[in-house]
Amino acid sequence: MDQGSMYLEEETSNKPGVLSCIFSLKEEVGALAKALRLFEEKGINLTHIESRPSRMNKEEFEFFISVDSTCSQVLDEVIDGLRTQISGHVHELSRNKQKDTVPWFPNDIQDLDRFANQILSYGSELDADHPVRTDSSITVCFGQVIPRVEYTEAEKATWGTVFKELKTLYPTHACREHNRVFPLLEKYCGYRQDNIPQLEDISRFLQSCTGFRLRPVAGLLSSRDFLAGLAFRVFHSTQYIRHGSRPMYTPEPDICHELLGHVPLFADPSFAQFSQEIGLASLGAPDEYIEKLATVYWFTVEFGLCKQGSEIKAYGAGLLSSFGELQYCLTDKPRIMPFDPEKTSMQKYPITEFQPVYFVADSFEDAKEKVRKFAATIPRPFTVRYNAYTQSIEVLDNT
Ligand code: HBI
Ligand code: NLE
Ligand code: FE
Repeated sequence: MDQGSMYLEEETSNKPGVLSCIFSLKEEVGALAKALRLFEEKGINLTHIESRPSRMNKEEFEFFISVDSTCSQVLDEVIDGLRTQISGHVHELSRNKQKDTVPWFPNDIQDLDRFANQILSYGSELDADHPVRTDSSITVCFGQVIPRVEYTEAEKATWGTVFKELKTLYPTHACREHNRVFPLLEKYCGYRQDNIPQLEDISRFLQSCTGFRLRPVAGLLSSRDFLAGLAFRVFHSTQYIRHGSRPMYTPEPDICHELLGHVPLFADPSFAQFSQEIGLASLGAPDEYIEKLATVYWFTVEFGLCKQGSEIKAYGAGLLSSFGELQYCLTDKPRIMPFDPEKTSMQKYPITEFQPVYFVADSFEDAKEKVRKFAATIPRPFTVRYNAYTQSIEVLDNT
């Protein structure tokens, strides 16, 4: 099975949106199963497969397969796998790799189901001294009720510590929108020191405020997938909790981060719109721009500061969920710069320690206008608009 080769081509005679590929394997027991496992591991659904003896090499079999083109990105990884794990000699005859090909993006809110289980292994990028949790929870599809989680006593204790410490800081450190919503979450969603609230209850509450909804995910999504969710006012939320040994800071999102950091602001109309705006800007954007938008997201939704009267307050969820960093961010230790997407999107940042640099927005409205202007500089041959009635993206062709 070490002498396979493969050819990949965008099927022109076939329906648009179908990728087809031919790979050949040396005749050997289990060779095809091994190759197919690579597709399975990436969650690629084969829509067609047929085999024939190779015309070029009598000892080989050729397999012709089709997948739909929504798998284009992960298909690259499978091709790498087929090459490195199965064959040393690979021919790629032709492949639609034109620079101006628009990456796939979800058009309808139900399309989000396609990537809900494509979780990145984030742990590898983190310091070994940060305990990392993963979750094997089953995928919840669009429209389904989010299953309730029974947390252990130890988990509840961790939540209790985080909740109590943060609550003492919010009045002085959090932006006014966060402080306005927090009591509502206590009233309607079970936010208490001795109770970890449930995603389903919060999702319903948010839908009544701004139409935002939560979707559980077992870990980190790619930036592209995660940002695409925001375009539909869908926030992908983890459900597990940080390790009890480090309550004041974790580099990874966990239920404390999602519920205490993100949720309150998604109930604010202006902030909800700002978040959706970043999501819409990401749809079909080239990879370099996804990276820039992820950075803009990092310095606003995650670690943003904003002016309020004569003071500066925190609105970033990574700050509002870490009682270590929430205190630190308003001291004179970090550097503070005005929010400007052009510059902000280029800023490097660490992901496992307190931020050395923060950006201050004048207001959510101002930040939204700036992101909108920035989005207009993203090279895309179309503009997008969200239709809330049909929960789908309207694509307006510019060409
Ligand atoms: N995935 N589940 C999940 N939660 C996040 O907060 C998250 C993510 N993927 C990427 C991400 N955040 C951001 O850091 C940006 O890359 C968009
Ligand atoms: N550092 C944050 C916390 O401890 O809650 C989480 C940040 C996730 C990006
Ligand atoms: Fe976050």
